[in-house]
Amino acid sequence: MVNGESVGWDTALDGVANRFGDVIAEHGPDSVAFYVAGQLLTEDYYVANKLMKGFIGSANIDTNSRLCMSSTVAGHKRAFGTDTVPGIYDDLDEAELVVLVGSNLAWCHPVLYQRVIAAHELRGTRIVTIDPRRTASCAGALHLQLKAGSDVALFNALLAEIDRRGAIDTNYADAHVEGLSESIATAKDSDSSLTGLSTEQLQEFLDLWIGTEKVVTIFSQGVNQSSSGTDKVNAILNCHLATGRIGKPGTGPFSVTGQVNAMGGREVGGLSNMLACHLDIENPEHNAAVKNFWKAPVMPEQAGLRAVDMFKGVEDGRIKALWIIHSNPAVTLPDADRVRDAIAACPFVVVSDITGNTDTARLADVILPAAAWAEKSGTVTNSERLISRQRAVLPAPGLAKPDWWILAEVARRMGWSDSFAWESPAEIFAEYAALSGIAGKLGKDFDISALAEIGTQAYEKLDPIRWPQSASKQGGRFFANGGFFHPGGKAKMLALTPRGPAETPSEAQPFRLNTGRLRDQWHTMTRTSLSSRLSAHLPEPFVDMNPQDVKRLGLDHGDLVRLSSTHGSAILRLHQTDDVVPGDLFVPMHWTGMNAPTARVDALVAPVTDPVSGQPESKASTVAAKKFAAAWYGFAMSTTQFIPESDYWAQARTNTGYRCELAGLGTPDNWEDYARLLFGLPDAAIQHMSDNKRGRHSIGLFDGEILLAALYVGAEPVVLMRDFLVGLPGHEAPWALAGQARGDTPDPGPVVCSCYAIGRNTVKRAIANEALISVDQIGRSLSAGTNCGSCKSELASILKDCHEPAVAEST
Ligand SMILES: Nc1nc2c(c(=O)[nH]1)N[C@H]1C(S)=C(S)[C@@H](COP(=O)(O)OP(=O)(O)OC[C@H]3O[C@@H](n4cnc5c(=O)[nH]c(N)nc54)[C@H](O)[C@@H]3O)O[C@H]1N2
Ligand SMILES: Nc1nc2c(c(=O)[nH]1)N[C@H]1C(S)=C(S)[C@@H](COP(=O)(O)OP(=O)(O)OC[C@H]3O[C@@H](n4cnc5c(=O)[nH]c(N)nc54)[C@H](O)[C@@H]3O)O[C@H]1N2
Ligand SMILES: [Mo]
Repeated sequence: MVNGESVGWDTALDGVANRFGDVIAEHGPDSVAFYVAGQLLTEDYYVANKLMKGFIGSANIDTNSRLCMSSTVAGHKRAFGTDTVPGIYDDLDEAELVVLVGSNLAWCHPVLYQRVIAAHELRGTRIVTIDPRRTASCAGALHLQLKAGSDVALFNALLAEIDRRGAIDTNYADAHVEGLSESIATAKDSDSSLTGLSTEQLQEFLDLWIGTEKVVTIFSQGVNQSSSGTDKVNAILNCHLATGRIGKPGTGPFSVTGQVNAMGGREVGGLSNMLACHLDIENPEHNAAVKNFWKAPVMPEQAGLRAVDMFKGVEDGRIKALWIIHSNPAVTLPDADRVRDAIAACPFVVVSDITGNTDTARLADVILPAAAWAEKSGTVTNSERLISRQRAVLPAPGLAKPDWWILAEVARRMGWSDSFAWESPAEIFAEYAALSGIAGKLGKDFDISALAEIGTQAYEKLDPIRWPQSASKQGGRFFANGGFFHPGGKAKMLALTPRGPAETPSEAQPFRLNTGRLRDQWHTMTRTSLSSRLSAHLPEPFVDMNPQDVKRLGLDHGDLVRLSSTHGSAILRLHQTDDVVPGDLFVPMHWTGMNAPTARVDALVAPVTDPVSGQPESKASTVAAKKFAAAWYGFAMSTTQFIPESDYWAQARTNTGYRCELAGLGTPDNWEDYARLLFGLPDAAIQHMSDNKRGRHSIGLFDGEILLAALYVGAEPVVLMRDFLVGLPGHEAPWALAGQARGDTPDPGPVVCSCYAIGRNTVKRAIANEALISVDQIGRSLSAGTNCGSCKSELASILKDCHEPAVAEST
């Protein structure tokens, strides 16, 4: 699509190549930029990186991994001299203690989490969860509910105690580590009360960690997405280096990556400060080696713009042509309204996506149809350095093409045919593997040169294989016997002084805003929201708030709340829960302009970044909260999609069509007219029940007895059996306006187990009727929790509530 018109590939590709060429000719290579993603396949990534760095001659290519893994990359490089995860997943089976730091593994890495839980059940592996919020990953774990951002203080306390108790592995440290005594001295000066933990809790953790040789510390976004993210990473690495608990079976620091190929992107040089194969752009020897290998006409000698700065460059006009591939930055970057406006104002924007229905694609001049993961072929690397083939299992629909192909076609049309002449991902992979051999010779660990001669057939059949794969080393763990990648071969421990989040709560913005993921949605929902089953788990955006704050602000569970910061605002459904402590809020990151335009949480988030990694602090902005005083609230459902124009709306798929929560500041004059317009059904037969005194209206639109759509409104949030009602559109339901379930079809309640579509009420009824007392028994009775297992902790909490009714019910 060029300017909203469908054109063929030739026209579109020529258009992109010409426009980029013109801008570069007029304003130089640094006037253009690519923003890519950790969900691209390695081959896609390699081509994008080669085109920008080697041929356009700018380092202005950055990736959403900047928002995701860059603090880990920076922390690894500071400590190890390379961005390398030392351990492998087998370590989780062998560990006796697994510590989750800022990781909701149960929801975000459910398969890996089941492995940890299996070890817990089988071998009694202890679990500690370090998170300011109670999450599904706290089940069966010691939960340290530390103050947001205080991880460095916690791990400094651990390091100081390791030293005090003589638990330093002096042999290891003497031989392989620098900076030990300085780090310990600083750790001893560090104030552990910053964590807000009680002395007993802290002591329990220190005893466990120090007393258990086989410990794996898993960390994720609660660590990375912080203005002190890199320090948090190094604070964790310090403790493992000091005790020599690294690279030996069952031990080690373990960064778990989020996106399927976040790791591959790090290897292939997706970040603006890297070249391919762990080579550094600013190292003249590395730079020259890559330039020579690529036969590149020009190579940038300095790092390019990092994500947040890249979009500042778009805003202030330094970037005049932007190509966004496989990401939705108008939703997921901090200060998202501003990013959205900057993209809209950029003279030339190309978006490659699998759908044109995204907040970002809507702003593009050119939308290129990309083949999705199941339709394309290549490789990805996971958190444990395992390279896996991904094989197309479906034909690409319509004109969709793999990302590598689109990029290579543009490169050829910009005049670099010979350098981008591959016919298949196998050829790209072989070139990449050959380049890694040069990296290996330059002393880098990312060396897969043993695969450089791989032919198409072997590539097609390639089994998962762990790097490195060189003449001298195949797979395995790193660093058990030192061998670090700093000159001299030693690791570096760092002296770290704790810093809190950049923003401090104030009278104007008293709340700390934590954000993150839900079990059944993926990022900006362009894929997961298409599934009615996944959408049934938590169909509406919300904010978690502690009951004390709810009371203090005079709010009620189920109200709408407006959060605001100096950057923007969001309207969200209030969830009262003591999962968060007073003063903290939690909002999921997923909703967008496509399904809940006033609930884009990154509109609130300050564009503050870690000074070392450039990663944004996505989990610790400050905001104000107050009631969104709507004049009316509504619930709507229909067999077809509809786009409301109300002040608040949030839409989700159902089995029968769509459901939508609504609210407005001004009340329409005529609800029947409103409903007809809302659903686009000017001629349908209408049933209308009203209670004018309470401002309640129930309106059904029918085709004969068949319910097409229904709207329920009231002056207060409307109470209905929603999960039952959403099954009615498209069916004979003349009694739908009652808003209640009928005896023969009980209300299943919101979905808990998505695999088997089992609702909360169904689980509760089974617990009561069959006197179930364990999650396993629930599984045997209903199958719930027996497939992916990611709902097991929710089942456990329902079980607990049934046996000892909860204080503050939160759904
Ligand atoms: N279902 C689902 N799974 C996913 C994804 C998805 O969108 N949906 N996305 C994938 C991606 S790309 C990623 S990066 C991973 C992310 O996986 P995770 O990092 O596990 O997910 P998050 O929910 O972002 O954040 C984890 C936790 O950090 C906590 N936290 C916040 N501030 C702090 C702090 O200061 N200290 C500590 N210790 N903890 C803190 C939050 O309360 C939250 O529970 O998930 C991957 N898996
Ligand atoms: N407040 C807050 N913000 C966050 C986070 C947070 O925890 N809190 N987390 C951050 C993190 S860790 C991450 S990883 C980012 C994720 O942020 P994004 O990368 O912006 O989110 P996605 O929804 O994964 O975007 C992927 C896009 O690629 C498209 N797509 C899917 N398959 C293909 C394909 O094969 N080819 C192409 N070309 N396109 C495809 C999808 O339709 C979608 O539009 O968000 C970050 N932002
Ligand atoms: Mo991520």
